[in-house]
Amino acid sequence: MKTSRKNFIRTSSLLVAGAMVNTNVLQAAVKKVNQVSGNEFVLPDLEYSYEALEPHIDATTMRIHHTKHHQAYITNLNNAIAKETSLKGKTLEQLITNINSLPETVKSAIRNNGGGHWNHSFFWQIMKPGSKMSKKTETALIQNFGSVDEFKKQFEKAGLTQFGSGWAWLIKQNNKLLVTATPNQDNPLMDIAAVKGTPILGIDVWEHAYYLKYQNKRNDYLQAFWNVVNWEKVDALING
Ligand code: MN3
Repeated sequence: MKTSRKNFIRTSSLLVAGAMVNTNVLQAAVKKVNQVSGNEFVLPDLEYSYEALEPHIDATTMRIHHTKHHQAYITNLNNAIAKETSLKGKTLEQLITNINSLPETVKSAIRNNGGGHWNHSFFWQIMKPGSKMSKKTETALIQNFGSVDEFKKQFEKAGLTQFGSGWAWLIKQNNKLLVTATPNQDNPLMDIAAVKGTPILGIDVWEHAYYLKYQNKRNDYLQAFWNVVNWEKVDALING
């Protein structure tokens, strides 16, 4: 282990869609997302083993998804930032909430790979084995969707009908909860997102997230996901 290069966490304040996001809560949910070594973003560790989400998400998928796919987004993000000295030292949130203001030379690279880094960092932390939905979260879902089942139905539908690659989200927008989806590695924090808000829960519906175990059965993967949601984190984000 190198001792000469010390990791540290970049801090930032975060403005989204004109409304202040509770930065502390969101950053707690995606802690390590701004972890850097020197000037480069680094792959955050998982807080559980690759086997921990079995049988719902298999260890091989987790290992490849984390060490290959997520790492590739980080490598490509670092390469893009290295080309634009004006972007050095910016937090990931500063980069992805201001896509429209980025230099044209790196705009799509940062949209795709900065989004990929943020989304996967969030995804690992919004999953956990053996977590239970709190009464508070249940109440909030009933208030916003009529029932927990209706929320799940909308979330599954968003994941299932997202054409090609992308993400389905539960977000908080002006104190209301709603379900949305984004293509590719976009997310609701981005200035370019059609529907903006604070991510509360998200699922990766790229084929690489489920194909080894579920093949073309994206719906089976969406159903299985409910067994591995980190409801404590969801609760902290809803009530944050
Ligand atoms: Mn992925």
